[in-house]
Formats: sequence, C-alpha cells, structure tokens
Amino acid sequence: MRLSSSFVPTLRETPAEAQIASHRLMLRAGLVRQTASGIYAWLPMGFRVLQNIAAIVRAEQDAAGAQELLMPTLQTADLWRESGRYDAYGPEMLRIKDRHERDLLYGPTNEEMITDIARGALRSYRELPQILYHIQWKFRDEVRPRFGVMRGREFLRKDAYSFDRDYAGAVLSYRKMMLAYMRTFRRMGLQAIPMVADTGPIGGDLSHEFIILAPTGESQVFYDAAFEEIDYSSSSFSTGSEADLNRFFDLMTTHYAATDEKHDAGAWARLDPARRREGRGIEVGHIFYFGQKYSKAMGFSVAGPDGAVIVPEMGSYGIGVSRLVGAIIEASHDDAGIVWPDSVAPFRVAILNLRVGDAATGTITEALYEKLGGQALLDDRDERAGAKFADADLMGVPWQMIVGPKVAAAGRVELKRRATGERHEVSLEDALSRVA
Ligand code: 5CA
Repeated sequence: MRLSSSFVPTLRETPAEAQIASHRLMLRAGLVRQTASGIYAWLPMGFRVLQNIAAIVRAEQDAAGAQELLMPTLQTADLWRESGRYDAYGPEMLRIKDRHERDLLYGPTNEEMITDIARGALRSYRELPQILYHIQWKFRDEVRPRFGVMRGREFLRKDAYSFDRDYAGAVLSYRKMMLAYMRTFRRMGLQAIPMVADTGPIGGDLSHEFIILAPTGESQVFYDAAFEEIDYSSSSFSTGSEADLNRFFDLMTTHYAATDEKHDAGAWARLDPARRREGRGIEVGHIFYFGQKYSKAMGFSVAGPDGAVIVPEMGSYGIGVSRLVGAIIEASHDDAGIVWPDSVAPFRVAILNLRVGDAATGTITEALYEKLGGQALLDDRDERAGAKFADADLMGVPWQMIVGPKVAAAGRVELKRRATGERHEVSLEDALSRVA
C-alpha cells in the first residue's frame, strides 16, 4: 500500500476523549473512528488488523474441529421468550420493532438461535458431538461504553456452541476449546491465563475467563509462573486425544490463578515466592458449560440408543475479536506508538523513502516495494523525514526499511526492528531475507 494515496488519517494531537493508551493510539494511528457512542468504523489499517486476528481465531477453531457458520445479527424476540431470557436480559439488550410491530433484537449472544438451528436439524445421538461457531457483530447497550473498542456497544465476537450426548462429552468439548484458546492467544503474542469465573446471564456451573496481561488492565491478577512455561503446541497436546485434553485441563486448573475478586491470600502465601506473578489483566475470552439449560427450555432432544431420549449438553465459548485489537495494543506499545506482534500486524514492513524526488532513494524503495508485494506499506509521501519516522513508529509495523539519500547512494538500506529500536545498515538482499 502506498501511503501517499491511502486513507490512513493519523492525528498529531492526542484526542481528549480517550482515557487509555490503546484508545488514543487507535485514533491517532487512524485505525478506527467513533460514529456513535460505543460504535466504531474500522478504517483500512484497523480493518487489516481485525481481519488478521479473526483469521488466527478461525484457524485455531477449525483445527479443534469446530465448524464455521454465520448467524444473523437480528433475532426474533419469540426465540428469547422460549428460554425466558427476553424479559430477564434487561436494558443491555437493544430491542427493535419491525414494520409489522413484531419484536426483534440486535443479538448480544446466540445460545437461543443456535439451539433452534440444531433442534431443527439434529435427530440422533449419532450426530453428536458438534461444535459450531461464527464471527459476527454483537450489540450490548452498555451504560458506559468506554476504552474505545475494548468496551463498545457494537463489537465483533467469535462465539462457538457445543452439543454433546452427555456430561463427559461436554467436558471434553470444554477442554478442547480451552486448549484452542491458549493456542489462539499465544499466536497473537499474548500471555493468557485461564481463571475460574462467574457465569452471569449465560448461566451454568463451569466457566473460565481468559485474561491477558497488560499494565492498564481492569483487574489485578495473580498466577503461578508455570503458565509461562507450558508448551501449548500440537506436539505436546492433541485436541483429538482425550488423555491429552484431560492432562492439559489439569495443568490449567492445578496451578494457582485468580483475579482480585477471587484471590485466595492463603493459597498465594503457600506458593513459592519465586513462582509468584502479579499484574493487571484484560478479559479477552470467556467459556461456559451450562448443560441442558437451553436444550431443556427450548425442547431440544435427539433419539438415544435403545429408544432413549437424549437432551444435549451444551456450552458456549466467546473471544472478543474487536476487543483484542485494543488489548494487544495495551500489552504492546511504547511512548512512540503501537508495537504490533508480527502475527497480527497490518503490514510486515514499512518502507520509508526519506527524500521523495531523489533518484537513488526512489529506485531502491520501489524495488523493495515490488519484492515485498502486499506485505509492505510504502511511505512515499512528500513529507519531512521526522514526520515519517514518527508515523512509522506510531503505526507500529514490525520492520522498517529506512532509505535516505546517503545509504541509497551506497545501494543499502537501514533496517529497524520496531520492538527493540535496533537499527542496522544492510544490503537490500540482507534486509529482505531478515524480514522474510
Ligand atoms: N455467549 C457467551 C459466550 S460467547 C458470552 O456472551 N460471553 S461473554 O459475555 O463473556 O463475552 C465473551 C467475550 O466477548 C468477552 O470475553 C469479551 O472479550 C467480549 N466482549 C464482551 N462484551 C464486550 C464489549 N462490550 N465490547 C467488546 N468486547 C466485549
């Protein structure tokens, strides 16, 4: 992408309405714009990151055997009356009437809808288990939307729903999702810790939230250093092996981890001080087992063996895709701007032509741009070098190839790693092979 002809409206000034770093940086780097309270438009750079995050979530869901579908944002109130949640949900639910005076709502979540879809299609226990997911916009009419996309009213979430024959099966689905989540967050460069949580309006009796560490997080968290040392990759745990999933769950639940609300000072005191880790945390995911809550209320059953009737056991599993954009920035930024992890960065390399109009810098930056294809953002604007340095740091692309007249005359470039600030003068070939 050529910056000279791109829609990347960066801001020099810090927007007054933004209280936390990620919100300020998302506005300043031109990732999003607020269109109404708690509702955001994703501009080209922000949208690229959002899609990269969604792609990682999707890949790990698929690898765990979940199947993607897409349910609509609008739902009928009748569906929610079946479960009893239409009246129970309260003012967080955005309620709408269509032209025939029928009650609709903008979905805050999809337990009812997926149960309705499943009951219309599944007939036999042989068709279970199933895990279905979608990545779709949700709406919660939060009283106080704040912190930009971290607590919006409209937000993008992955939600998966599992249907199993029995409790043992539901527990396995739950553990499978837990493993998929740890891999998902690890791939985004995040240290996530699963913590026992309350189930709230979703219901059920088993729930974990996934907290990532960031200095500006909303809650204080305490955990055992063991979480940092676990190898979550498929070489140590397979989502297809029951024994692996159980061993994994035991690892996740025997080591100490708690938010301040559930902190147990006694258990903490017994932990070796060298293993104690403390920090601030942001919730980026939440998983629930709620058994037959929805299947029972909505009359969903399948034929079991020998004439038996089976009411499927269910769970639901959420990841805040749009919240993650803010959360990753909270976990990874400095005074100059965003520091994107390679896996979610909008571009891999920013090429800075420090003197537009100079033959040598022009030839070299164009050659690099052509070689890097869609991975590069070329700053070919007619701007001062200082402004280009500042914008490149602000936008946080992992590598910068800096091409001023002096290095260009020698046929070389300066390669800078955004995260460390390290800069080296290298040949074009070296620069290309290092970022590959
Ligand atoms: N149906 C269940 C599982 S999908 C559910 O609603 N879970 S939740 O309420 O815990 O939300 C799951 C995740 O969505 C949260 O961990 C968070 O990352 C994200 N989320 C929730 N509310 C918001 C919001 N207002 N803005 C941005 N992200 C949100």
